[in-house]
Amino acid sequence: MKPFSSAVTISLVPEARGGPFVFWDGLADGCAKAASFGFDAVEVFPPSADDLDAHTLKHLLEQHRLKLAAVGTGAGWVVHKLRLTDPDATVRGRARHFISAIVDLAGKLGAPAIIGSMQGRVENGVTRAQSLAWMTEALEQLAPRAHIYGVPLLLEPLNRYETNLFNTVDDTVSYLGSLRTRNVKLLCDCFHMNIEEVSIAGSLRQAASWVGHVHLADSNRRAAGLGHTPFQEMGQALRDIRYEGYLSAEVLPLPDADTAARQTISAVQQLNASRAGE
Ligand code: LER
Ligand code: MN
Repeated sequence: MKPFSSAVTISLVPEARGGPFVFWDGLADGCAKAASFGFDAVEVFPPSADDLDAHTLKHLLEQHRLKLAAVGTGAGWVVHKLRLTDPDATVRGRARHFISAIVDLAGKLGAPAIIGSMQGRVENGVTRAQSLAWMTEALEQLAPRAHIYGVPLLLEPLNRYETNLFNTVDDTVSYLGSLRTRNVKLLCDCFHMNIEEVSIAGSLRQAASWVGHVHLADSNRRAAGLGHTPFQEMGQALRDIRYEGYLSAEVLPLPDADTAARQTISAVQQLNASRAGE
């Protein structure tokens, strides 16, 4: 099996300051830093598809020999207050359109789009069944669109303080199995899993081939190794399920961005070293 690939997050969204992203000073800076620390790829969090210049990004990726691991859609919620399960049909339509444009942009660069906070919440008297029906309508449209580019769409269960729609890996996998499309994969974020799962390794084993992307973050949302998550167990589970995607650092830039980046690279190297020693 090939070694795990590493990725690091770049946020281009000032409104998300304080959020779990490593680099904040633009694409050029983020790509240069990612390459200098030895990452294989970057994961980008743009304000919208229109605000991300695909040519510039492509050029930077080539210049620094980086891949694009994924593109987040969360600014649709953070900046524009759009959600796929909003009770207002106009807002749901705009949310789908917002994500669809990111699916196109990311897809052309060979990367999947992530649906995390854009899933919304079950609230305001809307039933869970109705919220799930709206999610299904959106995913059955967006996932085939991603398929055109040969990439999946990623759905991320979030912890209970961020949503009450998809919290656990198991519930999300059951839901994905109910869809017509097979092109939605799971984004497993170790930070959310630390809160919601009985066992991170156990849940990864259960989800197996549904796992399409991993956000590598410790229990306190710092870089892997700066909290108390048992990453060796997690690494063994990912090896056992033959996971071939990225370990992407979606972490707080603490104590500073460079230290978080260096710590992540060292954690991925440790996981790869134990793999080599099998
Ligand atoms: C997005 O990947 C995520 O994990 C969310 O917690 C961001 O709010
Ligand atoms: Mn995440």
